[in-house]
Amino acid sequence: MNLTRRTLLKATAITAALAAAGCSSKKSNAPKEESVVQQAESVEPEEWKSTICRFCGTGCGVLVGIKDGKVVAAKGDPDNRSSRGLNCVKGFYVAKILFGKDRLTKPLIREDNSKKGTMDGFREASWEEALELVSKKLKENWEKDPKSIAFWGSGQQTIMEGYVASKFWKAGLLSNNIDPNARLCMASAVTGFMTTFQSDEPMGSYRDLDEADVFVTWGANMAEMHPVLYSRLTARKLSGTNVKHYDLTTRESRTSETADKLLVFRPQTDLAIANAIINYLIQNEAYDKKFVEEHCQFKAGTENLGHSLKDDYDVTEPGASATKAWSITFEELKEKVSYYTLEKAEEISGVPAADIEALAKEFADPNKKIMSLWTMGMNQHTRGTWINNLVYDIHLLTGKISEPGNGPFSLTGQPSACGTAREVGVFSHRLPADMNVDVPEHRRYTELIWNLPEGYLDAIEKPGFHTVKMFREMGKGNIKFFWSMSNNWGQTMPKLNRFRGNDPDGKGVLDAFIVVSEVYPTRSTELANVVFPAAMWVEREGQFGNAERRTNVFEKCTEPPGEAKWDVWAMIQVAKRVLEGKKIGDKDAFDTLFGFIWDKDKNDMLEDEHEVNGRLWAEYRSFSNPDENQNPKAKEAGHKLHMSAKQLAPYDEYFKQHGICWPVRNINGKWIETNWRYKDGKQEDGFDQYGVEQKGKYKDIDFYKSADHRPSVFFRPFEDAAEIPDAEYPLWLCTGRVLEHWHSGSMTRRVPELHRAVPEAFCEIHPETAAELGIKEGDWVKVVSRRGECKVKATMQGRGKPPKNLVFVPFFAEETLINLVTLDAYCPISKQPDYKKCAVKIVKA
Ligand SMILES: Nc1nc2c(c(=O)[nH]1)N[C@H]1C(S)=C(S)[C@@H](COP(=O)(O)OP(=O)(O)OC[C@H]3O[C@@H](n4cnc5c(=O)[nH]c(N)nc54)[C@H](O)[C@@H]3O)O[C@H]1N2
Ligand SMILES: Nc1nc2c(c(=O)[nH]1)N[C@H]1C(S)=C(S)[C@@H](COP(=O)(O)OP(=O)(O)OC[C@H]3O[C@@H](n4cnc5c(=O)[nH]c(N)nc54)[C@H](O)[C@@H]3O)O[C@H]1N2
Ligand code: SF4
Ligand SMILES: [Mo]
Repeated sequence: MNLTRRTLLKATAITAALAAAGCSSKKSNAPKEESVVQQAESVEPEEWKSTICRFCGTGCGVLVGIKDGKVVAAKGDPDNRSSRGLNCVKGFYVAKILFGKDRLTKPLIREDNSKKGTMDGFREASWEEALELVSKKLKENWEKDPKSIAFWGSGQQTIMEGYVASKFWKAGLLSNNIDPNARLCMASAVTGFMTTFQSDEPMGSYRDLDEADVFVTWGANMAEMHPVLYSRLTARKLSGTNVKHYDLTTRESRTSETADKLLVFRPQTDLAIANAIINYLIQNEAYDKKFVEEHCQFKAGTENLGHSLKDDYDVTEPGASATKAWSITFEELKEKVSYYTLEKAEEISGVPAADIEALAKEFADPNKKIMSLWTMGMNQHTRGTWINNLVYDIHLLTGKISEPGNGPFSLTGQPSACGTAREVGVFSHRLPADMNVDVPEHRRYTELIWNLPEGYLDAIEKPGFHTVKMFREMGKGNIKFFWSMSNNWGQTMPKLNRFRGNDPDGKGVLDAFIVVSEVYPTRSTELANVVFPAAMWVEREGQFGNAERRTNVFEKCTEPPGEAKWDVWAMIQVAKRVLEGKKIGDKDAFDTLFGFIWDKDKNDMLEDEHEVNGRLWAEYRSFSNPDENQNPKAKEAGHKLHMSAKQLAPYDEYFKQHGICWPVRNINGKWIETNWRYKDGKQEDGFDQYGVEQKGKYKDIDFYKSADHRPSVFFRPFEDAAEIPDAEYPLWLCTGRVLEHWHSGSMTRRVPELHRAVPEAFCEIHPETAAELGIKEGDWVKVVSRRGECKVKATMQGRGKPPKNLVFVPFFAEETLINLVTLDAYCPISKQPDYKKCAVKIVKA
């Protein structure tokens, strides 16, 4: 069903309203109208190019207006099928991020190591000098101890940037110490998918938003974090009859304001609520028996895992046993969940049993289509994999999955969390195209595509450092060379004092040679030894993959300022120098890996960036399109691994279509996207028929990637948070975001309209709690935990309304550094840390 013009207009109005509501926040000195109107550009563009917003995982299309080679305007792209012309306030202003006055335009080399922690002590350098220095340091440390080098990537790198980083690190350096910031973001979603379905990424589509009768947000503030999708949700509520939205949250947010039913639960107890719903469905025989019989299997895993505050968690029980799982019967599942009665769940979570029952009844109704949505509430969770499993359980038990309006939908945070971090293998345990380093067949297949001798990748370090481990090792002085790209770890990592230099041992960043590829000075560049100035957003061509499996491309619209360069160029330059004289088998190492994008005559990367992207894409694409492989062995191996389940289109097709969702099938010469995976349906409606063709017999739905074609319904119990409030630290701290700012604020705070809307961080406190502590609106307070503290202004009139025992602080402000306070306990399966809960006290500053 397409949005009618009327609903579209409504949706647009709501988006604008959300943007306006956001921008007119208290104490803002921003003129209201400035924040809501489309950028009023005085210059008329000569040309419009199609691009994609570089902020959230929604992946909205943006048309960029250009005059005299300069970006002068931006507006929504109506041809992008994910956003259909809509943008939120960040999309409106996205072009302005290019123009901050302090853009980095020259490589910087640190001369004075004692000044680490400030932007003093740097001098400008030529690229040649900076590249030589970085390459020398990388090579030295790599040859001395391969475990001492690490790369930290990002879900904001383009797909090809991630691909190059992954290939360089894994095949070039045989190192697995490469991980993206997506570990902080989507890792629990990935392991949730992998444990339940054995395949990463959603089966559903944004089109579900137009069809569902019931929406459940399980820990997502969509109104501020995915505003364009939220406007589509509210449009559905306006246009449909009796469409309901249940908001499960630990703090009332903008999203709660428009919800029909609000379920505020004690942090971490979503586990108990989900179990109570499962129990209700089973006890009342209100699950879909036929679906369950035909398509599901049942599993349990280790139940008491303890928490990850200690460094040895990975190698000791129970952390190490976290991934164990075994089959159980339906009867055993029934018996295990029977503990979670509605009353028990009320006791644990604080949500009235009647409210949980009301939600359970929605799932029990076979005539209701239900879409579950979640983001960091469920992923940044020390039982993140478990809660992802439990929500899949509910959808599997009720058969509400993989069809229009019915489905569990894991929202992604960053513009290319799916596309880059997950799809090309920037994670320490992954290889390109959904493959894993520790699976021998996956290594063999990768060797075939990368022209490596058989067995070459067996030498790769396993396992590599996942993100938290990487920074814990940095804190111990064990990382000697560290390179980060498109992230700001000096501000965004939890428990920053582990490595920021103020730890008792004085190790951490001081012991490491640190390279930061950035566009602005940040809390990370101040810790660097070398800063590479990067070409940002449309200063180069790129690709992002959004939450509905859509691969979007953006054109290059303008030249980067000064000497800023494309990150791929910098990586290839370093690879060339580090691999100089090295062999893979009897062939030159660099030539084997990157010869196809290197111009031998000029001794530089090919000049034409579109050509470089295209050649990289063709190689990457051959992983998931085995038929396009020249090598018959690769073709055969690819089919055996069912690689075509992730088929991609030729590169230029993405420009023509303004984005395509994988798997992409060629039908009668047309490249057709898939909106709902696993389900048999008409291809022109966007259903997947791959699995059905594979099996040769008709099946309505076929989870062809799952073991025995059956996803697992898991038993996962409730286990409490890693740190809970006590007499000394009596409050929960929840951290997160606001509509106008992107993460560490390095880009959005340089856009005047966005900065003025929310100029500083704040600590949201319940009015009664504030009164008890003698705190008034705008007072400075200290937020103190066992790990550190920060100073921030209190507010009792914020957008969010926390319950009495919880405070909320956003992390966008570099002067506030709330991550000095947070803890780095993580889910032992996904290794994703929990930023959403720890214990603090508030004192007047
Ligand atoms: N404006 C803006 N938009 C963004 C971003 C941004 O920086 N700014 N970043 C993008 C990125 S990378 C991400 S990851 C997303 C984040 O998007 P969200 O996850 O929606 O936003 P957060 O503010 O991180 O988290 C808020 C949610 O966490 C829930 N929560 C807290 N504790 C718990 C718990 O114990 N259990 C459950 N189930 N929920 C809990 C709260 O209820 C709340 O709904 O936003 C994306 N969009
Ligand atoms: N307290 C708390 N902390 C959190 C979270 C939370 O909820 N609470 N959420 C976590 C989550 S979900 C996420 S995703 C992370 C995000 O954390 P980060 O990714 O570390 O933070 P960003 O601010 O997005 O950093 C991206 C940086 O890339 C730079 N940049 C922009 N374009 C380019 C480019 O083309 N090339 C290069 N080289 N650089 C570029 C930007 O200037 C910016 O500084 O934060 C995590 N940290
Ligand atoms: S920030 Fe997200 S919702 Fe807003 S325009 Fe960009 S992609 Fe769309
Ligand atoms: Mo994220």
